[in-house]
Amino acid sequence: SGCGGGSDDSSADSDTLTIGFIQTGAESDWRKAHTVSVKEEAEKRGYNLKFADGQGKPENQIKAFSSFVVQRVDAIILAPIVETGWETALRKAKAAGIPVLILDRTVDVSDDSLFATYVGADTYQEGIQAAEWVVKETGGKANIVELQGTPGSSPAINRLKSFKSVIDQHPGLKIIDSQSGDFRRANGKQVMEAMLKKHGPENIDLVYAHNDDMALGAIQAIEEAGLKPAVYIKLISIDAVRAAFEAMVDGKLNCVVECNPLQGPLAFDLLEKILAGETVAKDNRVKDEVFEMAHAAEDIKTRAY
Ligand code: GYE
Repeated sequence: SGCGGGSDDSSADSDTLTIGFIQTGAESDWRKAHTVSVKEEAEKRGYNLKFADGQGKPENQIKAFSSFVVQRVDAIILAPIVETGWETALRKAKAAGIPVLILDRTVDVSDDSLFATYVGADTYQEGIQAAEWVVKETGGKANIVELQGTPGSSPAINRLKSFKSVIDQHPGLKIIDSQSGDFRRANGKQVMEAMLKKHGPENIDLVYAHNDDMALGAIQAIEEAGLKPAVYIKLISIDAVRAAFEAMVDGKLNCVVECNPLQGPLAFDLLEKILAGETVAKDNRVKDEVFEMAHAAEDIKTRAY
């Protein structure tokens, strides 16, 4: 008798919130673990997660973002490939009252009120940790080649700047070359092959790779040149994924700086507060450690990704 057509039965469905998640792509092992972390957490908490894969193209991400706004999702989680170009899209979400959580990589916008919060690793600090290991390991004397991440992405920008800031304080340390390998294994291998030809292996003491996948590619290039990775040419990279630990156990990679991809739980903790109208901190960082080859066989046993 006009009491709302069984609203009790449908309450579970109408309570289910829809979250749009825009990912960068699947460029690395780190990224795959990151996607799983967000998807698993959404499922655990009973959200309807719509997944948009950017496939490495910023324009795909912008399109997916606009479409989530048109669909009026309850919130958007955005892992932006590049830092710039987000003002217009974020303004649309704000005008529609859709909160945006920026995940993993940062955006470069003039107005911080365009997004609700940011969750990610301190990629600037990771470059410092890598450089400090280089100083310690080489005694302050080495020719370094750098494999950069995706141009315009916040981790590539930060890991380059911060690493250089420490290296520049040591006159014996020189970054003799620095090229992008797009955070991908195949590109890391190609760039390393080119660098070995260009400079000669005898003039390269150490490789600094912005992620593990590129270091793993570089290791292949060094081996195919008939040289011993980690012995003839030292290598350090960032992420600390399982394959990198395996390379350390095999004696082919000297050191990794962690970048924790398991960001789903913290992201959803914050998102729930935001959706409940609470104020949250604007900048939320996960903590990272440094792992060396000598302890890799022990450390690998407790790795979660
Ligand atoms: O280091 C790399 C991934 O944005 C911090 O992206 C992330 C980086 C990570 O593809 O492996």
